[in-house]
Formats: sequence, structure tokens, C-alpha cells
Amino acid sequence: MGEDCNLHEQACAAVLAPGVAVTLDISPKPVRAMTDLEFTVSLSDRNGPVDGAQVALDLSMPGMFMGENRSILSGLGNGLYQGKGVIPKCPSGKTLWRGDLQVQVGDVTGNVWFLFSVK
Ligand SMILES: [Cu+2]
Repeated sequence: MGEDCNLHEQACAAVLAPGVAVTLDISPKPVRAMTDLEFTVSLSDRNGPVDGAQVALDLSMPGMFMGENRSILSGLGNGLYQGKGVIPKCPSGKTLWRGDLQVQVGDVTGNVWFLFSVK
């Protein structure tokens, strides 16, 4: 999931649940550590944009505890959700991060993740 999509260049899409699609976009690009970031998620199903979801993004490093880096995204309408956050600098110099997107809407709960390296 996410490996064939480059978050430094574009929003990345995934399937949250059958018939439910989600995209994650991070700006500014390229994505850097220690920078104010804006996370934008779009959520849609077969009928179009989905509002009223609870959306959170957890940022972590595979195999390393980097503290809790969780952003709650608020709904903007039209299936869009937005939140802010900062990716800490890794003391080991590693750059690989994983974004876990947790979405709950109605009786649908989904979790999709994206891997990316910060610049
Ligand atoms: Cu680290």
C-alpha cells in the first residue's frame, strides 16, 4: 500500500473499505522534518464525497519509537478533512516514516498506511 505512490509529488490513494476510497496529501512538498505540515484527506464512496467522518493521522517510524505524532483532521465539507502536524527529526538520521490514516464513519472503520521518506 502506498509504495507505488510518491507523497512528495502527489496525493496518494488507497481503498479504505469496499467501495470507500481515501486519498492523503501532505504539503508543502517535498515533505520535510521539522516543518509545519498540512495533511489533507479526501473521502468518498460510491455516492460521492463522504462527510461526518472521524479522521486521524498517526506518524511513526518503522521499528523505532519516535513518540506519539497524531493529528486529528477536521472536516471541511465536500469529503475533505484537514489537519496540521510536524514530523520530528530522527536522531539516528533515518528518514523512513509511515503515515497511518484512521477513519471512522458510520459503521465503517478503516486504517490505511503510506510509507514515505522525509527529505
Ligand atoms: Cu527515528
